[in-house]
Amino acid sequence: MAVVLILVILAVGSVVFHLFSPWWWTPIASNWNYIDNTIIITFWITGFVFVAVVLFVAYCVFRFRHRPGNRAAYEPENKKLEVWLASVTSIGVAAMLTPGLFVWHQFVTVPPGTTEVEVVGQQWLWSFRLPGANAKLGTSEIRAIGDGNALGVNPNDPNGLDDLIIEGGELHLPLGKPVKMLLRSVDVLHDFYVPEFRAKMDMVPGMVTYFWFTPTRTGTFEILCAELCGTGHPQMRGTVVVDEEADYQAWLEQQQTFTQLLAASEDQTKIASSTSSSK
Ligand SMILES: [Cu+2]
Repeated sequence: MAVVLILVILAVGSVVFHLFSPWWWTPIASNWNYIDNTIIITFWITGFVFVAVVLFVAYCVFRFRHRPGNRAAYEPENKKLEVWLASVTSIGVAAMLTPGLFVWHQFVTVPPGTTEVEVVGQQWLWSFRLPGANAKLGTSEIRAIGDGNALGVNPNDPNGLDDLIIEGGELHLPLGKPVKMLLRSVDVLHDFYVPEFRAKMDMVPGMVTYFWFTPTRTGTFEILCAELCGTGHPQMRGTVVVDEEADYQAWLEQQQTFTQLLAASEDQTKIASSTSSSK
């Protein structure tokens, strides 16, 4: 009888805990409420199955408890039951997977007029590149990584010279404008994740992965790395600030272009070599 009671408390308690849980999603800040809907569908289906199975076990423990003289019936196969269980399971699994396929399609189908923003992950910081005056990002190349060019922007591509480079700093995005996030890594696997945007994607060395989203409210949001990437992984944090257009433009004007960064690092090498030769 105690076992029956524990099972019933487990089923009811899980539902009550879910309804009154203090841990819930951060308030959403992007257009991806589809992602929340798919999770809610999964909660309903798995929750229903969990409660049904636990209560069924409780019922069986009670109904078929030991009584002197009772013998179990031997019934290794039951066609009807097998067909029934297999169909219900298939419908349940399909209902959980199908919405995900639609969401995924939208997640990687970038609408026209979307601005590109590059995110570069490295052990253990986040850097960003925004298109400059020509509204086009230049190409990048791992071999180009060096002094003054931590992101490996291709110096021979004229499109890249006016790109704005934010090394290990804060990324700002304008409110209500769709952005395509191009994700790169220069060393190991990382994963760009901002919980409020309901969007994340792995960053794979040698590949450019992407997704798009539209920020739907202003605020400061934390970037987490969602792929174990070494000892500094928990400290790999960054910041995205979603601004009103005027604030965004003001921030944009303060950023350095790739050309400026290259010139600054050349100056530094000159200073370094002149001081070392004067010794
Ligand atoms: Cu990482």
